[in-house]
Amino acid sequence: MGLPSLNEPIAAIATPPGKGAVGIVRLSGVGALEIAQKVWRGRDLRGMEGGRFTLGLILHPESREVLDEALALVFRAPSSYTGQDAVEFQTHGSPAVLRQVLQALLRAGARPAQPGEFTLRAYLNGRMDLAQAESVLALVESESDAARRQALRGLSKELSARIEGMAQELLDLLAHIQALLDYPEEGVEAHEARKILEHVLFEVEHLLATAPAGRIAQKGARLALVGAPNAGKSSLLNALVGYERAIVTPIPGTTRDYLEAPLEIAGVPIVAIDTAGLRQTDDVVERSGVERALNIAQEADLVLYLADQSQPRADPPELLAQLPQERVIRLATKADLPPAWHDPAFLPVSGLTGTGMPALLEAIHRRLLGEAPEGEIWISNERHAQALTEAKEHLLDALAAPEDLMGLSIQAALEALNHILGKDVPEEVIDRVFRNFCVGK
Ligand SMILES: Nc1nc2c(ncn2[C@@H]2O[C@H](COP(=O)(O)OP(=O)(O)O)[C@@H](O)[C@H]2O)c(=O)[nH]1
Ligand SMILES: [Mg+2]
Repeated sequence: MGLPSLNEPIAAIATPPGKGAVGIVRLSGVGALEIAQKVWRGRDLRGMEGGRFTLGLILHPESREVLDEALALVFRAPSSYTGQDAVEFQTHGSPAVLRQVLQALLRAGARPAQPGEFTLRAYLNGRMDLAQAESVLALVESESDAARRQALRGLSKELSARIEGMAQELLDLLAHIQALLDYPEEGVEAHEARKILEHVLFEVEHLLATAPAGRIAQKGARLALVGAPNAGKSSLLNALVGYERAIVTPIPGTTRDYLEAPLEIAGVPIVAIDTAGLRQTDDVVERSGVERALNIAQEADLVLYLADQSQPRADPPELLAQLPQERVIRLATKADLPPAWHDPAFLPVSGLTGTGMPALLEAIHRRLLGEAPEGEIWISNERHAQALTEAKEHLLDALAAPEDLMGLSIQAALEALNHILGKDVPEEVIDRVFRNFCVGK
């Protein structure tokens, strides 16, 4: 479809639909200040320095009807978000006001901005690289603290700097290998080249290892609670969310369907799912509930398998065997009661008294985020994960190749890394990135 023109003045409402205390309409492009002045009564915006604001009235450009009282914030190229002359109007946050102000700017010569077009300009004008632009989107969409923190690190160029560092090492290496081939008598060591390759490969793998955690920080996780009827699933769910979300009864088989409750553990958004008890049964409703529970467990990021340790083991072992083992945390429930059995593979907890809850939260956190270190940047963008995977494959090829052929694979790895930053990426990649933005960002 082609990228839109970079200079045309564009305008959009930047605040979300609905009423708010303040609404923002943005305008950016060549001639932005002239267009803004056409709808403005107050200090002449064209004469203002960048980074200043003034209070005035917004008018219809032809009828001169007053549309609202507003603040105008003036930005001058290149010191603006887009790198262009730009004005932001802060109006009263009414949909009627915002619509009229936008219409006035369009009448005065701007065209409606496309989704993400302001950020696209920031990227095309070199104000940020593509990974930073993607972090802007991730930040706008962040719903948890972990997601917010990671997006902010991406925006502050932390990821880009890491990628640039690796790319630089590969560039130096290419020069080194060229020298090795051109002047073999200079004694440039081939094993030096392999050492550098191994180092970059280590860094790439290190970043890739954070991808599962990054994905979960961004999208959240589903946590299924399964076990025999009366194992204490509903009680544990209530203990996790901190209020009586699920009905607790001493009658087995009460929860015949399933219910979901949102919670946050260590900054990660989690949906906990209380399921019907797993037991073989002839009751049609209950049986379909059990099947449902197994399906939910199969699709969950993590499964809590509960067994009542105050009673002789009653849960059929074949049910536990049907669960995705690598994603199961086993829990011995009702730990406040005297034990009827003990199994070190089971973590003792009591939904009633809270015994074992800190250890459980810790275990959930560790299992969901794996070894991804807290202080480390995580790969939370699918495009980045794919590019790193490609880079990894090319690096492995390079390591396996004889010196005179290494260069090709190194070049390919370098290109994959550069794609993360948006260097030499095909237009449709850029298009795809910005299509996910909202209008006005
Ligand atoms: N003493 C004790 N009783 C519990 C605990 N958790 C659940 N119960 C009791 O066990 C019964 C079944 O609990 P419930 O949470 O409904 O189990 P579910 O069928 O697996 O959802 C209820 O009578 C609860 O009060 C616990 O940690 N300690
Ligand atoms: Mg229940």
